[in-house]
Amino acid sequence: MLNIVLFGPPGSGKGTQSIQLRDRYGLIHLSTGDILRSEIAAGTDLGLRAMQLMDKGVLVPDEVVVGMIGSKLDENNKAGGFIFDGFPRTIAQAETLDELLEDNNISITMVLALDVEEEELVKRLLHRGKDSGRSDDKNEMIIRNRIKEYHNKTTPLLNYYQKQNKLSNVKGMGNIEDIFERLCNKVEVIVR
Ligand code: B4P
Repeated sequence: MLNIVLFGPPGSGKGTQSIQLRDRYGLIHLSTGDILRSEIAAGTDLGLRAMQLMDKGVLVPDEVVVGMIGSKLDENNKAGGFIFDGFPRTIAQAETLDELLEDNNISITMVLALDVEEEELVKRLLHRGKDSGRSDDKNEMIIRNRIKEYHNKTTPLLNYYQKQNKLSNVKGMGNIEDIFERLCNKVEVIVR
């Protein structure tokens, strides 16, 4: 079973590349950002609380996203593999994910980390903000805050997965097809 964590700062191409990896390897795509946005669209209590935090560019509480991922894993208990996009984002989330997977006798196969320069991240997100309707993509200060949150709370995960010998860095600059090919080359080493 192939279980991939796609890792990287906001705007690094996680969402973009996850969809392609999902299609190539027949995986279930789990994006906590997408799940939160669907809660917002449905006007649920959880969505309304999450929206206030997402609009400031800060992470939503661990227990909220962990609960959402737990339900999705239960719903997809016959899946052939998963791609986790934007999750985990803190050490606590990573530890809980390991436990949740262990309960199902599975584990993370590999973590692919996209490396992109900060100014390119800001440029991509502001560009998306022009027509995505995402309020967190419209304001440069909020975007920079998301990147700051990433450096403070999410980058410690690189060490966490390095210690487990699961981390691969991939250059995330350039065109989408070339980056996809670089990611697939890493996956092929494992699935071959
Ligand atoms: P996410 O939805 O995960 O959003 P993101 O980090 O901005 O990345 P995304 O996947 O959307 O963008 P992508 O890089 O594909 O999170 C949003 C918010 O939700 C967070 O700030 C947080 O508040 C909350 N949240 C989510 N998960 C959480 C968790 N686990 N814990 C706590 N809080 C959580 O693409 C960006 C743009 O770049 C796109 O327009 C794309 O077309 C473009 N692009 C991609 N690749 C490109 C390339 N190679 N060249 C040019 N453009 C490219």
